[in-house]
Amino acid sequence: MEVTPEPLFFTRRKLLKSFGWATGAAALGLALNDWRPPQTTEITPESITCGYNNYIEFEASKYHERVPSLAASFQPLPWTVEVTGLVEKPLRLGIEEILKFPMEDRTYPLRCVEGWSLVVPWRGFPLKYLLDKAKPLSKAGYVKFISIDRPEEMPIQRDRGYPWPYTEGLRLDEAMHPLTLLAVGAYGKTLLPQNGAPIRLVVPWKYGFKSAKAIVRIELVEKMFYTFWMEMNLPSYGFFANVNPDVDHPVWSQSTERRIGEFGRRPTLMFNGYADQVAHLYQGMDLKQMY
Ligand SMILES: Nc1nc2c(c(=O)[nH]1)N[C@H]1C(S)=C(S)[C@@H](COP(=O)(O)O)O[C@H]1N2
Ligand SMILES: [Mo]
Repeated sequence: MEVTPEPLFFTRRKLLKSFGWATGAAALGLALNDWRPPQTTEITPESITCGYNNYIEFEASKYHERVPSLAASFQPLPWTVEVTGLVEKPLRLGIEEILKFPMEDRTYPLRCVEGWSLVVPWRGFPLKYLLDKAKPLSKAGYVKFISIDRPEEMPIQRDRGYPWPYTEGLRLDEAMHPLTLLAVGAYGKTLLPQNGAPIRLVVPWKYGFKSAKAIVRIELVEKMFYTFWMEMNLPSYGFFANVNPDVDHPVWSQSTERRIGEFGRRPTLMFNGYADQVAHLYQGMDLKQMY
């Protein structure tokens, strides 16, 4: 496996000094351009990661290459993220405050349930850092991530037949796992709209749809709930959605994947390569029953 062993992800911490959002090359000088992603990993070229996306608010078919242009005029500023629900200290933070959090560089493989994958150098902070500030109450068992609802800028959201806004979720222990990241940047730049600007989740051992983009609210709740994809009633999108080469999608096998930019296919790894770090979270659960 060519992905950097986990400890290396934690080595470089820097503070984002200034704040602003870049959607064009001209503005990119502001925050992150001195940063280089880890050299030990075969990172997917930036042009691919930023040119081949899944983002149903903008594009409902599988025309992945169309997403960047459809998302280009999306406005990531101003932006507020709320942490609500079963917490001792509800939070309401402007993105400029969030950008002052201590940041880490993490290079993670992203495995889409459709059978393709990328390796992306993210910049962000562990979700745990934010949840600890909000102090989850002992009743809290699950975390809900709610993406923005802005039909003026997101063409598919004008079709109100979908269960908008995009909602995803994790069990609280999954959310508190050190690998679970809130990303604000990638490739040394602030996130582009197509990748979930200004802030998105990244859960590297789960299928890509768990990693919600453009998050405005994080709500702690007691019980498991229906996510956007579960509401869509698609049997291929479960709540756990851990990457598992032994559990097939109803229509295709999940045993291999196409790493975008490579020829041929490569084997899909259990928990997307993070079994050592996360298998304990599912002890006693039947992984074959978890899609
Ligand atoms: N809000 C929102 N988040 C989303 C999606 C989406 O449609 N809407 N798609 C998901 C899916 S299916 C994948 S594979 C990843 C893709 O992330 P990327 O485009 O940055 O590679 O985003 C996930 N996050
Ligand atoms: Mo996906």
